Amino acid sequence: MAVTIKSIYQPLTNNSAIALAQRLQLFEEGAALTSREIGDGNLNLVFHIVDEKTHKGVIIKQALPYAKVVGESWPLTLKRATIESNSLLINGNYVQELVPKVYYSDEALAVTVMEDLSHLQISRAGLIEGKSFPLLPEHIGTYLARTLFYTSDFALEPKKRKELTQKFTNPDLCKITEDLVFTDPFFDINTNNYEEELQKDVELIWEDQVLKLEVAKLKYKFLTQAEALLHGDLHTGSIFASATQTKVIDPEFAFYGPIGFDIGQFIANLLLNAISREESTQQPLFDYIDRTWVVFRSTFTELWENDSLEVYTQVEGFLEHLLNQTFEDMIGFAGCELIRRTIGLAHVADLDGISSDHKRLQAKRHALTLGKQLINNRSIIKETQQLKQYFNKTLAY
Ligand code: SR1
Ligand code: MG
Repeated sequence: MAVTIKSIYQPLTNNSAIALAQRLQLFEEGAALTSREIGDGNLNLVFHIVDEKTHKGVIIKQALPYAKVVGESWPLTLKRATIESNSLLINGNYVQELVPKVYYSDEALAVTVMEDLSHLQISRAGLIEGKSFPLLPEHIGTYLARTLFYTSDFALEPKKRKELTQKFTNPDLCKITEDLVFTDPFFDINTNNYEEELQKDVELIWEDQVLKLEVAKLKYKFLTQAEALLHGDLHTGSIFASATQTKVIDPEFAFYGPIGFDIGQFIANLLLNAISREESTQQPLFDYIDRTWVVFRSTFTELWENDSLEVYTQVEGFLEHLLNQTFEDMIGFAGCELIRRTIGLAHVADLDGISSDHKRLQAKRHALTLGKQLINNRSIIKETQQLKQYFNKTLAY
């Protein structure tokens, strides 16, 4: 039976989240349901509703009209919930096994009801514990190649691609990235957040005109290059994983942008985890980065050869040109992510969780120097294997 729900926006509570699950008939009638708010991100409420008898669960995610990480003084559009559910639905066509199933979405309530993934772990948390996720690079390389290829002009009729670009115009969330990733960390702006011991290191960044010119070019690409439908916030906290399964969540920042951005954010977050580790346990992270790029490149190439609508994809050299440009952008975007996660507003537990002050500051200086090197040298870095050399060269003592 189809369920119609008339809604006006108000933040859910555990009780109203249960009532919504009941009205949607997601559980058997009379089932004893419990709800827990488990949102640990910067922006949204997340309710985990469970049937006590069968242990079957669902997730109800609701956007708040402000950024939770800052408070009500930072208003934020509720439209991001619709962007998120639309992105999950579209990507479900290309990588069904790598995204959560959407059961219901409600624009007015800013709610997405989706598959319970509590049998998996957020990959950032697992990597911090030293767990390995052997299929993560395979899965993320595939996710990136398929979602980016199938939403690009290489696979869509031009009219359809433009309709999608319109549908995923996401100015408020893009502005967060424009500010927090590309602008604020490079200027003396009050959203920045860093230990006072890093003041000199931070000032060196603010004064570095060569670096700022390169970041300006990367920001301009982010602002203008509508190549494919991006996830827009693909850090390791946006990925649930286990030894065998991977699910990419949270695409509320989705928009049409440069293909290298998602890949760059993902590899930067692997580098941040490597920075937080002792040398003896770092290698798996470099292997993940190499493998992600190899899988992305080979899958994208296969789709280009077999599934392309654009006549110029048959021209010798075009694919190589695109992959080289994407690689260069990926390295540059990764550099920006390393810097912003160290001194910008939104940090990562990989670095902030290092309990020794000395080691934490050392790790943060390492992230800043590596970030600068990647941005400045992105056109001469040609292989992911070179990242390890840059990583070792930029160790802070
Ligand atoms: C105010 S939002 C801060 C950060 O959280 C999100 O996950 C994005 O990474 C954003 O930059
Ligand atoms: Mg998020």
